[in-house]
Amino acid sequence: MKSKYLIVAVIIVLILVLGYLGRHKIRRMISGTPAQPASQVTTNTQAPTATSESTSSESAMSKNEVQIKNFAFSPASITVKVGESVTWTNQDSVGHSATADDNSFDTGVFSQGKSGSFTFSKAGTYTYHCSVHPNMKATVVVQ
Ligand SMILES: [Cu+2]
Repeated sequence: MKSKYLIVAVIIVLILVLGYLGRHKIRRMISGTPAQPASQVTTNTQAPTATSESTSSESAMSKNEVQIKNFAFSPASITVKVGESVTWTNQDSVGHSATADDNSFDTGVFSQGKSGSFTFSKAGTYTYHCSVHPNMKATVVVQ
């Protein structure tokens, strides 16, 4: 009687083990196929990392920031490279602009929290002012 149970038990265990191994193989085969799209997903996640890198290089370019606060440009003099842009951000509750003295550029008046920018394609020293408050003066040096 006991040996019968043993044999039955062994058979059940064998079936379970074989079934498990079989499932495992099937799982491997199944997971083996999505493993390739999964690696594609990883390359896809690498792609946004590359874009975020380009975004960081863009933010590196937008480092040329001038804050307008208390009716003054800060820094009063900023040096950039040819092809780079300068962004002015208004922190005052009144509108300001960044207007070149020789009118080579003009951001127009922008309100609090807003910003204006200009890309400098020619080397030179650009003195500018605020069109609303001509006493606000500053300089952009383009090298
Ligand atoms: Cu102003």
